[in-house]
Amino acid sequence: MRGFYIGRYQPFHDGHRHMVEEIVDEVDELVLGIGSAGDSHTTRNPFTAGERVMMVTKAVEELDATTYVVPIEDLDRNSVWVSHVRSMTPRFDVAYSNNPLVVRLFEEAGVEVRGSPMFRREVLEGAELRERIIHGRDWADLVPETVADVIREIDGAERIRRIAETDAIEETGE
Ligand code: NMN
Repeated sequence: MRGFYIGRYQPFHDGHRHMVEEIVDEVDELVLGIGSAGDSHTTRNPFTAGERVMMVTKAVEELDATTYVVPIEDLDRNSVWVSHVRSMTPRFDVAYSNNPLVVRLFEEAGVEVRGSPMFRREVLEGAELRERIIHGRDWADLVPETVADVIREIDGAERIRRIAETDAIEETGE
């Protein structure tokens, strides 16, 4: 049995990791979709698909399941998104998501969907992590060690801070 789990993973954090651990108890193989693969260098999506491939690959490599990491670009047409996903991924039997739109699109396409209660949702949100990085607060203990290493390797914290400065300038019109 093969599962599919898509997220933006901006960045991949301990909540994602926990969800993946639960999923691999149920499946033999797992396809991890890197969503919004074409987006990078924005406050909401600071990391490129390639950088996220590194984060996710390293964060799941010691798990007891075969994993495939596949970048998937957004499509301006939700009604055919599931076909788009299928066209890019190994065949899968069940999709895992807590995202209401993703759940709905898979259900309408006749794909079994399973969710999981969000793990420490209040802290483990990408938005919260990005805020912590911008304001110089602790963030590294909320992501797998390997992910923190990737963020350091690509000087990711500095990138997020710089992008946030650009956003602030655009908002005030300076
Ligand atoms: O659950 P999150 O982390 O939000 O990830 C879902 C991913 O799936 C996002 O990258 C989102 O953009 C993507 N998605 C894309 C479409 C589309 O391109 N029409 C539809 C549903 C979800």
